[in-house]
Amino acid sequence: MSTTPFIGAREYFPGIGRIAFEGRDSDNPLAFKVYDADKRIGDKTMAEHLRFAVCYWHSFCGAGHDPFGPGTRAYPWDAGDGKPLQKAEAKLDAAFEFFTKLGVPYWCFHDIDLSPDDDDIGTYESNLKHMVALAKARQSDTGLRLLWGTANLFSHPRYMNGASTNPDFAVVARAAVQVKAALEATVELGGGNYVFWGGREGYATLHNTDMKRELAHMARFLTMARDHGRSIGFKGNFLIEPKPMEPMKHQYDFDSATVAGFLKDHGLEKDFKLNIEANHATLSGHSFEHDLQVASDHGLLGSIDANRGNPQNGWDTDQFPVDLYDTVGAMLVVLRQGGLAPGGLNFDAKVRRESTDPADLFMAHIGGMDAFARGLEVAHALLTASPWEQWRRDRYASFDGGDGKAFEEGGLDLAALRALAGKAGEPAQVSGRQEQYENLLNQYLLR
Ligand code: XLS
Ligand code: NI
Ligand code: NI
Repeated sequence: MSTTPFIGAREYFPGIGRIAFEGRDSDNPLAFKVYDADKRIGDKTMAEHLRFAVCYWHSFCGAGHDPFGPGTRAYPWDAGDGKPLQKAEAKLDAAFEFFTKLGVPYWCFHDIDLSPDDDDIGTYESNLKHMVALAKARQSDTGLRLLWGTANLFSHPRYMNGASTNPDFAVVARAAVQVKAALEATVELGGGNYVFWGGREGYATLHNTDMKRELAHMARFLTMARDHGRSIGFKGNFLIEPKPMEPMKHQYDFDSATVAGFLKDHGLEKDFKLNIEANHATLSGHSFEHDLQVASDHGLLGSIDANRGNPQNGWDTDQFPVDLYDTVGAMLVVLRQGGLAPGGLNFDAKVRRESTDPADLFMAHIGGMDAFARGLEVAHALLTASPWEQWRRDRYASFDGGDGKAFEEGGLDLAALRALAGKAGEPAQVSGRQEQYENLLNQYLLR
């Protein structure tokens, strides 16, 4: 990757250079303490395991607005009275300067983060084509790659009742404009994945909603997107990003289990996988680790939106991940399934509204990258150098041979089980030893 400090016409993050690894003894807020891209962990480098991506929307579009007030950050790329396309070009320069200085290998975007939206379809399409050509040049200048692209089918008022699940066919068709264009943009930029987060695919009240019909429409629409993607040479994964609520009261892609069932119902499980976001998992009443594990067990864990919620708040706060228990838990799932590629860890996270310096954006990502790098180190050590896996295997040892094995293989019926229980008498108690695992995890975290 190039070490050019900035690549556009001007520097947007002056005074900040390429972020270096300085190790745990450094107090420099603008340095990595754990993430050392080329350090080998097992058979891969940290960079290859973690596949970090920066998201365009929170980092270069969202200026800190909330329902009670406007943005608090004045972005230089948005300043002045330039035309929307000029501002989009400036934003692209700022974004690639940031990616390069931070040293991440990947980025992600929605169509209308990257390029100006327009109600006129031709203008929308030509804006996106223009920006994609520029982004492609930036990618080749810097070595950055696209983790995934997506279409924003939730901000424009036309999507207030949903996109592919909208009760009005005209809106469903209009949504296809964006998905087709965003998919083509993703292919043009060599993206490894294409994401569907079902923004307003859900309902506000069942009183006016034919849920069954809406879900059938969603499946039809996703099938058409799959077919179009494959026809234009897209070889990567389509990803569904589950979320249980917000903005809708109920969202159809509720959690991993719901989406796995939906994909299998509609024959989409070969082309689609899941993009699991930490804060969405916790909103659905699960832990981050739980939804990752469910996805992985279905063979459907494709990628991760790395962030965290706030235990006191019931909404998507999209904070940067800093909790080491979360990152160890996530990396245990990822390592056990042999990695995330072609997916990665995308920071779908935003700095707080009160964090108004450009340096805050760097520190936020540095913290998230260090937290996942440490999660990787600890999870790898637990899996390869500690008794953790053996303990877990031993817990199921009664199924490794004899009658237990015959049960697993379907060689027994219910009457046979009854007879075996009659011979064996009351089973001895076996401790679950949760505390033993918790202590081991802490011991490795502290090493
Ligand atoms: C919103 C989602 C969104 C998706 C991309 O809650 O996380 O940012 O990742 O549309
Ligand atoms: Ni989210
Ligand atoms: Ni997300």
